[in-house]
Amino acid sequence: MQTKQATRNKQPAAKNKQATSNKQAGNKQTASSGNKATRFGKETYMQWYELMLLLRRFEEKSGQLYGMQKIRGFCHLYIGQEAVAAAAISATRPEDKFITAYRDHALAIAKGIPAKACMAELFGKATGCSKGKGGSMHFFSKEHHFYGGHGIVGAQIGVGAGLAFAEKYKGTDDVVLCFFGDGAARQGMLHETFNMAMLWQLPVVFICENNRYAMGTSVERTSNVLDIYKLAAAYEMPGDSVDGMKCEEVHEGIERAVKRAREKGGPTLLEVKTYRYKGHSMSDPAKYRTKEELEKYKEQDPLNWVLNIIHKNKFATEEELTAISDRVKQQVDEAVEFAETSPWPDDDELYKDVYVQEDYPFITD
Ligand SMILES: Cc1ncc(C[n+]2csc(CCOP(=O)(O)OP(=O)(O)O)c2C)c(N)n1
Ligand SMILES: [Mg+2]
Repeated sequence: MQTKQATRNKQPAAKNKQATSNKQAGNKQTASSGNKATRFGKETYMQWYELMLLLRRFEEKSGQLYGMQKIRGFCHLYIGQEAVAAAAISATRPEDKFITAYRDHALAIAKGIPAKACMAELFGKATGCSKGKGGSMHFFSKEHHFYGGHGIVGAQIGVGAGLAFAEKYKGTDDVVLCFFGDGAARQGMLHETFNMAMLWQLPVVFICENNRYAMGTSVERTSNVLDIYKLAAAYEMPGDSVDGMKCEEVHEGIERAVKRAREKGGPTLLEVKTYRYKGHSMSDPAKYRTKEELEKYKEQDPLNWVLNIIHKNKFATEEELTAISDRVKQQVDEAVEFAETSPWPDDDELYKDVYVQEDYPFITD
C-alpha cells in the first residue's frame, strides 16, 4: 500500500484528485431540482449555509467588540475560511476529534461548542468554554471533542498525532482532524510528527489551511515548496490539495482522507487553499497584500457560492433565508448578552486546571 501511496504523491494534485473522486462517485449525494444537478443534496447546502453564516456573523461581532475593548489580548478572525469548518463537519462524525491553532473560534463553534460559551471566553468570563482562562487562542471542550486552540505555531501537529495514537490504542474507529496553517507547515514539528504518524499508521488527517500568509510572510517567501501537500511524499504519506473556497471540494477531500484513516489506512496530508479576508490578528493592517488580491478572493466567497446554488436550485424561499439570518443574528446577540452579564472567574481559579493531577508533580500512588 505504501508503494501505491508514494506513486500517487508523484502525480499532480488534480490528477490525484480525479482518480480518487471517481472511485467515490457512488457515495456522493447528488440532487437535482429542475434541470440543475448539484453535487450534494439540499439539506447539505442549507446546513453549510447556516453554519457559515453563524461563523461569519460571530467573527464580525467579535471584531466589533474588540474595537470597543470588550475583548482584549490576541484575536485572530476566520472570515474567508468558513468553507473549511463547514465541510469538516459535514465530512466527519461528532465523535471525531478536532485540534487547531489560535484561529480557533469557527472550528470550535462548528464542533458544537455553544456560541455563548465561545463569546464568554473571548470576554474572559467564568462561563467561557475554557472558564475564561484561555481567551481567543485557547478554546477547548473535551465534551465537544474540541482539543484547542493552541498559540504555539505547529505545537498542535504533535498533540494531534498523540490524540490519534490514543484512539488507535483504545481501538476505536474515531479519527482526528489536525488543522494548522501554511506557516506551521515550516516547523520541524511537522516532520517529526509525519514520520511517527506514518510509522504507526495513526488515524489522523493533517489539514493545512493554506491562507497564503503566516502573519505578513507569504508562502513564497518561506520555501521553494509552494504546494504544501507535497511535503507528505517524504514520508510516503498520501497528499492531496483542494480549493478551500468551495465546501464541496473540501468535503470530498476530507471525506477521502477520513475514510482512509477510519479503515486503518493511516494518515493523509490535505492542503486546503483558502484565504483570510482580515489581517493576521486585530492589530494587523495587512499592508503586505494588494486590494486586488483580496477582491479576487472575495469574488469566490464561500457563502455567496453556496447561496447562489441555493437560489439557482430553489432550495429555499426568501422567507426561509430571512428566517436563517434572523436565527443567526439572535444566536450572536444572545451570546454577547450572555458574555456581558456573566461573572468574572474567582481569584482562586488562577491555581486550578494547571495540571490534571491536583497534587502534581508529587505523584503519590
Ligand atoms: C513557535 C512559534 N513561533 C512564532 C510564533 C508567532 N506567530 C504567531 S502566528 C504566526 C504565523 C503562523 O501562520 P500560519 O501557520 O500560516 O497560520 P494563520 O495565522 O495563517 O492561520 C507566527 C509566526 C508563535 N506563536 N509560535
Ligand atoms: Mg497562514
